[in-house]
Amino acid sequence: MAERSDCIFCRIVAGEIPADVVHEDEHTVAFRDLDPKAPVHVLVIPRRHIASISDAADTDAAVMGALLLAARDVAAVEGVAEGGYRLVVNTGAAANQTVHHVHVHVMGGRDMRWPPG
Ligand code: DGP
Repeated sequence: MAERSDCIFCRIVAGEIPADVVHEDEHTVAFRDLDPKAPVHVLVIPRRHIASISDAADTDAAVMGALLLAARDVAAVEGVAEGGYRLVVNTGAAANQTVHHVHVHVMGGRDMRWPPG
């Protein structure tokens, strides 16, 4: 799906809304969460609008893989790779997905409990 003017993350990709960008590549952009829940809390998103994991097509395999590899790189640059970090992809209403543009939360810098709330 093309960029959507009603999608806040598409507008960040387009540079229409400021964000603290920490990583960019061909497929992804990563920026600090506006409301961090951990000392390191970065969101990795695809440049192209995909509403959720459930909306990803088989042909999106490259971009979905790029999201995980970008998350790996963000964790390393942010200094949490060695100690450990958590990747979260909230998907749908029951998981409290509030922004309907796929995003991987990269969270670290504190102990993570299991199970999550
Ligand atoms: P989720 O519940 O998984 O859909 O999380 C959405 C996250 O997006 C939430 O942690 C707050 C963050 N967020 C929402 N709007 C903005 C924004 O405009 N800028 C930034 N940097 N983060 C945002």
